[in-house]
Amino acid sequence: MTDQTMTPEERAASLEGMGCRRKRVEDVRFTQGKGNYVDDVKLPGMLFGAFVRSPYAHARVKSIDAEAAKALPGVVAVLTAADLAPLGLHWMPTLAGDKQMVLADGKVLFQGQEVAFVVAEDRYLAADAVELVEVEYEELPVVTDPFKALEPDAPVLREDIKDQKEGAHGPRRHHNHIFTWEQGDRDATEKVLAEADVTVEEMIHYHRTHPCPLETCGCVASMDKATGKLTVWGTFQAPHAIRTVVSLISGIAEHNIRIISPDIGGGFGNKVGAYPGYVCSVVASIVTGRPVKWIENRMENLMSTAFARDYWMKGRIAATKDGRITGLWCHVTADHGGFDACADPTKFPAGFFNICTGSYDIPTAYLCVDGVYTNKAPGGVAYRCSFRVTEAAYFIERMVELLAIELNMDAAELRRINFIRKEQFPYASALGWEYDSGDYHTAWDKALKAVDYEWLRREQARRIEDFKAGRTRKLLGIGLSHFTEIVGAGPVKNCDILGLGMFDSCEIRIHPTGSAIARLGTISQGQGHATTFAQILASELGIPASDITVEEGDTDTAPYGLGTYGSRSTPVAGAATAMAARKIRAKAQMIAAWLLEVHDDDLEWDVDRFVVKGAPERFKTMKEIAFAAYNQAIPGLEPGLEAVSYYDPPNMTYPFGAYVCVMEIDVDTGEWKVRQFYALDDCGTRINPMIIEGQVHGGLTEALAIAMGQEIAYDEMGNVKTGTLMDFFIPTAWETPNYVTDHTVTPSPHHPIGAKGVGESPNVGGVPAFSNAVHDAFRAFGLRQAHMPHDHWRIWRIAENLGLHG
Ligand code: PCD
Repeated sequence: MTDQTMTPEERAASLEGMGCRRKRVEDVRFTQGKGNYVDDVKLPGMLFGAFVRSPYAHARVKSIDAEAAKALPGVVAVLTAADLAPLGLHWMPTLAGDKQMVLADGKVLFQGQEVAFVVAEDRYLAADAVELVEVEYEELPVVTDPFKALEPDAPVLREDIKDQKEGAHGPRRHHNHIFTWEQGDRDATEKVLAEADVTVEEMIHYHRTHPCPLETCGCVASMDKATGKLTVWGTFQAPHAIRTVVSLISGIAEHNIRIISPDIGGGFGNKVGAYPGYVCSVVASIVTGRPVKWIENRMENLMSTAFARDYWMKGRIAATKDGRITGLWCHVTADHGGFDACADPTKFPAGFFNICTGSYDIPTAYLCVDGVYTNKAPGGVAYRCSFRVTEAAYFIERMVELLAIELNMDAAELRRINFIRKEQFPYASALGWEYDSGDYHTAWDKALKAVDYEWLRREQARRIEDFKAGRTRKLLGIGLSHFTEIVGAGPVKNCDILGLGMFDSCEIRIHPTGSAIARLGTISQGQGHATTFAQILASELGIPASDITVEEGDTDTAPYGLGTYGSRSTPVAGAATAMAARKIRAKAQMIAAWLLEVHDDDLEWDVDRFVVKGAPERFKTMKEIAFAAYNQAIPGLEPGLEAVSYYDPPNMTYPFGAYVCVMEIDVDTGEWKVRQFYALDDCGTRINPMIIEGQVHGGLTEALAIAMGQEIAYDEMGNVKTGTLMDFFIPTAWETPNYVTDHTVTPSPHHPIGAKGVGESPNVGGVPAFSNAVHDAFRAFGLRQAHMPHDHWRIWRIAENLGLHG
């Protein structure tokens, strides 16, 4: 069969465009060990840098003696704050408008903080030299509890700004207070709460955790003194933003800086920010004139690069006696650690936490977030989360469960009566967002039907009877969750990072033979962009996906973009890809018209070609048009076939989903087993269903980890108690259940192809589903709220506190 005899459907299928379960093109490389990660970059004469880190969470640095380290053969330099100070690089700006020490300047504020940077001929010598650096500390009182940090006589953590009354986000009222962020209508919400039939009040804690990508953070900095050009290979989720930041803080002209994100072994938000390791490597390369590599080990990654969550969320919810929610009130105490290095768009010091009204039509709401300094690592990254959405979803999904208990109602039914209805979209939420589209009732009903919810509840009731009669020691929990995400930052008018508007970009070049290369401002860390973005182009341009190369991550070649995190690649760069393709198609139409000697308007697009209307035998394929673009002198048209689009989305996209988790819990050991997990995701138009399923599996497994054990825990001295993978829970195949995935499709009305993001959704919706399952198992015995992570010991303690151990 030639392409002339194929039907349009057959031709469309051969393109492997949108909707196709196309196999990941990246995997050919990855599964053969041919990936090229930062630690694979090896340059002639390359040195290795390693940190001396603080063993104390709060201490004055009295002296640093590096003589013995410097004397070790093979050690080239030891950098301290004193060396960086003349360059103005001993502190650096953070994404949240604060500043952070690059190397300890007089004191340290968290365990694992960077104190000195040793540069040696190789990694082993560097490690030996780290041991030889003598640092004299004077211990200071430690605060790891954000509530204690705000007491009047709490120790002063940030001496550098202790008298500063204004912070980056408004007034500061205490020496350890960072900001207060208020949204919504306080008075109206208080009134609704005071007059409500029913109210519930509870403290919901989302514990501190940490993204755990397979590859830790690192970079190779190489300053070429002959050309004046600085090249940095690194684990960067936002390479262009890093280039601009490096230029602004180093004074090196931006065109002389080239940032390359090669293959990245997972990001999960951990690789969004700028870390002292990057700054020190660049400085060390400039000082030594040789390339310098810095790669974290696992403990360093867990202890010092950006943490996630750590929110204490006090909630109050009001409803009528038949279950109609009338108001929501929330106060968050946000523990930001020693420096405010949260990775959020500038105007949002608590990210998009104000999506905390969730999937419900709540007329009145008020939110207040207080940011606090403590002696913990800085960060506050969106670990598989669009800037604090995960915390928000957990908060509202717990509050709804608590309200169901108070009303003695079924939690699924309570959700159903409060969902925003399909006809209410676009929906303006009480806390300021405009949800683009949704159909929650359809998704919810589909989910409940798929798991046979009524039957599960009957089984649960029988189980409770059996338990009470002594016939079983296992309880059954049915964990429900309906979440609404907000992804695709975006719009430049309200979202920027360090003043850089959050648009994204795609540049396409069609080659004479009809194959193509597309370059984007985003960067894949495992999501499969090279596969999926080619699919968008295949559908838009009629070029087979296999004939399209997708390239990301090199700032010398890619158009400027803000990178990949917050599930923004599909909503923003995906839109730019479609828009750039449409520019190409518009030019292709003019070329086809000239070749066919008809007017542009006499042509119509048919999968991979322009056809003369009413004369289907007269057409030009995209392949023919591409060649003509390079070999015909067409009056009024430039040769070539290229386009670029910088896309500023008009709104964010609001994916949603309905999850059900069925969990068995052993009351005597606290052990749990996920018996069933059903996940329905609606991310609008689906580009690659197979990749979406993979994303959902991965995100759910991370959610399982967080809900059931993963935690960065500190003792009262500020020691990290979970700094290795022996203590930090990473689920294996043993704990990971079989997931059943499903979907509905509610396209985004403003996205050119109707797609919404999906990568984060399973984490956002998964954590409440797992946690609610634990809570639900004990609901009949009076449990209201038990904080995560629900490890065996904590579950055992719930049973103990409820008197279930007899
Ligand atoms: N998709 C499709 N369709 C739709 C959507 C989507 O198909 N509708 C697909 C795409 O294309 C891609 C994926 O899927 O491929 C994803 O997407 P999104 O959602 O847009 O996202 P992005 O932007 O791309 O990415 C990001 C995300 C995030 S955010 C995270 S965390 C994670 C996720 O992604 N990470 C990761 N996933 C993943 N995977 C992997 N493998 N690795 C990684 O690292 Mo953040 O904020 O950063 O925290």
